[in-house]
Amino acid sequence: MTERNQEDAGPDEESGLATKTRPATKKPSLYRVLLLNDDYTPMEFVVEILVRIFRKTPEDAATIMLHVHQNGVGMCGVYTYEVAETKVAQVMDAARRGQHPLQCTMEKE
Ligand code: TYC
Repeated sequence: MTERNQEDAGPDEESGLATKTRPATKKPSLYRVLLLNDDYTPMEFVVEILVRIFRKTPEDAATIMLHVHQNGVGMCGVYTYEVAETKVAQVMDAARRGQHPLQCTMEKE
């Protein structure tokens, strides 16, 4: 048997070298993606965005859209930086293609 038993002392213990047990990974920062209200983007377009880009159910999408409509801003989701950045770009691209003034931003949680 050449496999090393899990209970065996490894090189660090044998040499008395101090090691940190902290995991080598760090939790990534998270970002809220926000939709902003405006007077012109059709409600149905906003619902479609929330379903297609943010994977909401049509019911949740309608609730979020109405919240943004009534409060001026609302949250679409919380993501790591690159995912949030991609979703903002997808919303802004869809709005531009549809010629709607819809705005989408991200902020650190
Ligand atoms: N206020 C828009 C309207 O009355 C609807 C709307 C909702 C627009 C949410 C943008 O992020 C938005 N047609």
